[in-house]
Amino acid sequence: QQAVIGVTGLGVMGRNLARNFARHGYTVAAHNRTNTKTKALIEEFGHEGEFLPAETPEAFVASLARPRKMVIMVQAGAATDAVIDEFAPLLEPGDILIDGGNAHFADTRRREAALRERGIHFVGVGISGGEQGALDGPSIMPGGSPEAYESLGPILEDIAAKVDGVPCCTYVGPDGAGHFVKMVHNGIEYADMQLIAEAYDLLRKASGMTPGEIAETFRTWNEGRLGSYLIEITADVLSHVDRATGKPYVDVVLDQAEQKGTGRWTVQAALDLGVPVTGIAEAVFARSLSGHVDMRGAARQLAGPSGGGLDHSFADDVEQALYSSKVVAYAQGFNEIQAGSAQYGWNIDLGAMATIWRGGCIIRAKFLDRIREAYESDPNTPTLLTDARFAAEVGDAQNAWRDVAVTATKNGIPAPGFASSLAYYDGLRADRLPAALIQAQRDFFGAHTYRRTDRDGVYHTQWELPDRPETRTDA
Ligand code: NBP
Repeated sequence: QQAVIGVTGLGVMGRNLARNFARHGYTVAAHNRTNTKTKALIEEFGHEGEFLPAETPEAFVASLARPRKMVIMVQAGAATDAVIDEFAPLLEPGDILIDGGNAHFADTRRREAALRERGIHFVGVGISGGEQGALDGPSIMPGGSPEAYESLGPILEDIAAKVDGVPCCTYVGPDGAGHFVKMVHNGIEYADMQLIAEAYDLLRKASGMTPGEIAETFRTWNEGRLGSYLIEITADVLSHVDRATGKPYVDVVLDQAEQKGTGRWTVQAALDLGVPVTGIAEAVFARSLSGHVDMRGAARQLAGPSGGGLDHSFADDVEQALYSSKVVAYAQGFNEIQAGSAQYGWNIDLGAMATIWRGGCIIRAKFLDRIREAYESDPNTPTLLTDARFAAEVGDAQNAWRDVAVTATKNGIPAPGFASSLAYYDGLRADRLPAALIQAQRDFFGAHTYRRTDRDGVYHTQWELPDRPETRTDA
């Protein structure tokens, strides 16, 4: 008997992914560097399906039906390269090597190109949904050759989450496209979490609501347009009471947010592509600020306003600010995917990305159906903010959004996500931007030239001369 698919790396994610394949009726080859993990998988979960445990890479590869399909589920970076180096020599042209880890898309591009030369299909797959998602059905973002997807795709679609019967998995595009989309997914997740955290902070500090009351508010919001996994778990977290102290759980957790790096990658890639992802960047920086314990300690003495005093009806305004800022964060994230796709020739279907994020992943939300519809009605929409429905909703919410940003500022409550999203919205809709002045400054000190609103051409003003003559430099 041979295995339809194999998994090497049976850590938290790998073992649940292997079980997911097996539960769907696929015979799964299972391997791990340390054999005890393979044994443990078979002992604990062997009854869930057909597993072919292998102690060595050679035995593992030999147990796979051709063309071989094997998933690597180890730490991203050097570990992934080591495992590829170990297994690639054992594979043959036509075989499919799948990296399910959180690889940087540039690494995936490099690995895909190198393996393509040897006739091996390298498929970089973004997998979201954490440990439970891997077992019950994650959101899967595969990149690689279309030929590889032809035989691999149906298996991945089978084990993916389903929403309205539609799998949360589709072919994303060549080489690094899948890992790029997964990266932006994580960046959006950072922004979404930051915005929810700001909403909580404002309700707590400006309206004096208790965590329990805020949990109730979030539960109500979860019934509406904000309905999502993240809002749901936030309500759960906020209603949890610490057993040891009897305090709200949120009050006993150290307020220093950690990060593994995919948010930072999203911002770095956006900087390279020239896409303003201010919501994601603020979220990454807010986590970073929280961790600067020394600076925070020293700064505690700085002057600030005395705040508070708003009643609970403020929550309606916060809902509108949260929704609008969330539209901005997603619009920016989708713009980054659009730009990456153009830069690397991936031809990514943006509506399809919204579709596969509707289930399985951390940012799953009702809202993603709206995004899918927006791209269906206009695949080339320059920004989701100008989609008729989003424009109308945000237009209705903008006064409340402004009030919330003002309240945050006046009360000295940091709301970088809300405020910067609003600035982005206003920046986009402005008739004239002070970028004109910046161009003039650049021309003044560096002769960087500028263009005019009333004529074609590139110009420079000789600022050092008394009459400041202007010359056309491109004629
Ligand atoms: P774990 O830390 O649970 O497991 C890591 C696995 O990598 C183990 O099987 C380990 O083998 C293996 N490994 C390492 Br580390 N170095 C190796 C090497 N040089 N050669 C062979 N095997 C090696 O990780 P995980 O949480 O399952 O994450 C796996 C991947 O999935 C990562 O890229 C992660 O970013 C990604 N991911 C994780 C989540 C999540 O929620 N945890 C979600 C989405 C994606 P050993 O047993 O012999 O040490």
